[in-house]
Amino acid sequence: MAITPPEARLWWKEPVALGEIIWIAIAFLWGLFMFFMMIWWHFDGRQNLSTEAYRVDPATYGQLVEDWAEQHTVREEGDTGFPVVRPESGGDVYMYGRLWEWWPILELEKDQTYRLHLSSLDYQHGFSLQPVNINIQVHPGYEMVLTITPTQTGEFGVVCNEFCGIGHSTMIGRMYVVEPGQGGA
Ligand SMILES: [Cu+2]
Repeated sequence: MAITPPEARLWWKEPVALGEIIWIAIAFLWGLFMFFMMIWWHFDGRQNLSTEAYRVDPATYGQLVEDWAEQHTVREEGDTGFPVVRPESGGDVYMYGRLWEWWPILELEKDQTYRLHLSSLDYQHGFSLQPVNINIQVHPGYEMVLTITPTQTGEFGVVCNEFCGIGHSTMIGRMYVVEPGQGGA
């Protein structure tokens, strides 16, 4: 509210300046362009994340991941008690998020294509693979399936980028990518 009333009663009835019209037009056209690029990138982007998802009961998913991990564990990570799990090359890979861990640690082979299954056992978490910056929302009740092909070897971190409580900042997982035939026990 102004301290003094404006001089003209219809104070907003001013012609729009040319500069403003041009900026609105540029912003509008850019918005339209990016809207269509979103669709384009879905088919031609270098980081096409999954549209593949299934309903799953969190407890069932947790059991499935633990059974699978037990069959494919190759070693323990230091003295942390975390299993390092190595799937068949080119096979299905499972990981879950929960308060406050990504479980288990995965070991994949370079240039093999895997189907990575992700879900949460409790709340919403954010899977963020670092430093390559691949991000996906992880919800309880939904199993997301990503088709991935690691192209570089090394150690990758999985951080949670969806605030999930007091231990959120400690929710860090790990993924190894090794040359075919290497790694293991
Ligand atoms: Cu989290």
